Amino acid sequence: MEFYAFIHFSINTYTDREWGTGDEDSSIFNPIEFNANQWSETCKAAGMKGLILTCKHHDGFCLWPSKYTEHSVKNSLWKSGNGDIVKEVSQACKKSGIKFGIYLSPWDRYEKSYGDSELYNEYFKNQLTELLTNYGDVFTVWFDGTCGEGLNGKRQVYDWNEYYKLIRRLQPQAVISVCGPDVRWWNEAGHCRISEWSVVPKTLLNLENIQKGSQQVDNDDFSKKIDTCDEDLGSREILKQASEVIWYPTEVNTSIRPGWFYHSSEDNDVKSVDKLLEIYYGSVGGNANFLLNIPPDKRGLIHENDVEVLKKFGKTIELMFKKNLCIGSMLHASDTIDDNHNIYNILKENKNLFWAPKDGTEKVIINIDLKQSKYFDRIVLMEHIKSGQRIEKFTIDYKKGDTWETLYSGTTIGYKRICCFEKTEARNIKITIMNSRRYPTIARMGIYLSGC
Ligand code: FUL
Repeated sequence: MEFYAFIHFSINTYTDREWGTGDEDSSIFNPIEFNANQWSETCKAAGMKGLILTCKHHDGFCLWPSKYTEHSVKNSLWKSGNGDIVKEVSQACKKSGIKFGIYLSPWDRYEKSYGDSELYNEYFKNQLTELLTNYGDVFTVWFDGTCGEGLNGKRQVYDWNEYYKLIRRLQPQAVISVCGPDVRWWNEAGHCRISEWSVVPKTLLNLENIQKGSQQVDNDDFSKKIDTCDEDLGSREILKQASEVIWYPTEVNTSIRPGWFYHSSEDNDVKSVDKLLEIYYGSVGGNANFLLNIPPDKRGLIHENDVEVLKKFGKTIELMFKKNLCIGSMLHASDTIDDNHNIYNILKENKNLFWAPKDGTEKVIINIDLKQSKYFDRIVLMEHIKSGQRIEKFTIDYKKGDTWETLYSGTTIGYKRICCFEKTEARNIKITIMNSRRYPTIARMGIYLSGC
């Protein structure tokens, strides 16, 4: 999915808070200019492939008229209680051709049964069922690990396995993120690892630890926190100590503004196109997904300042990867297993076609002859991840006169690596894969000049 939106919109939008208490009056929710198409079209223009809506945040207020609670849009002023934000957003996504996903906070500060584990688990499953059956296809269910009640608060034992079973049954294509087995979470600061492995020790899928590592207090420290001891999750050294490994790719999430919800005081704190590009290269270009939060304002619209940045960002990315300069070039690989996996596969759109050397060949050199000198500053490489993630170390060189000069040295590639460097002019390029697990694969290569 590469790049998709988080939309934090709820009662907090009207109280100027990040975490609601559950005591808010439902009636204050009133987005008089609400326009779901403006949301989905803005996401689309930014180059996003989906949108995840906070259908219920920690305060328990529901953006759809749930049968199971009174704390929802049905008791708000908006459309005299006859509206359904989830419905309008899911339909707008469909219209814009992007996917729709849901965030449903397990922690609920309004619902009386919260803490009475069995009763609340039923309540939660009922709400999940409503969301997973009434709004079309859902691409992800995003479960937050946050619980800030502290020692004196209510302790709820979540029945994760039952939630997962329900999701698998009702929306088998949906991935379960964060407090779930499919998409791994790390930090909220937009920080990306240099070497991101999708294959990690199974012990990382420990829900208790995920919850402990999630936000516990309502302040803005957490969104800036990065735990540097988590930098290496998948090197050979780490995997040697693991008794079991799993495919657990990661997501980098952050907000376009300091907060997750809209605050007018942050109108001038919208991240710049350059800052977003930096996170994009590190995440989408570093074997991770990029989940960027955009908080609609009290009107129910994405604010003009955010729209402007998102549109510019989308245009920049579109232009950057418009023309693949290596189409039509001559390629040579120092080793190839068979003709079905020949090196020209890396120029083809079909991601199921890939190049691979003979089993056991860890080190390989790929030569690219562009047939004429060209300017470029980005090289994109993609592994055939259905065969797993294998490449551990590589370099890119270009020929300057009679000598090879190194342009870029990298570690992992995985789903995608975007290699960025100064604008360079060359006809001959050489990719040297130095270490890989068993043998490397490459499904796709692109050479680009940004801004063209
Ligand atoms: C955190 C929550 O507590 C924040 O309010 C926000 O929803 C963020 C995405 O996750 O854990």
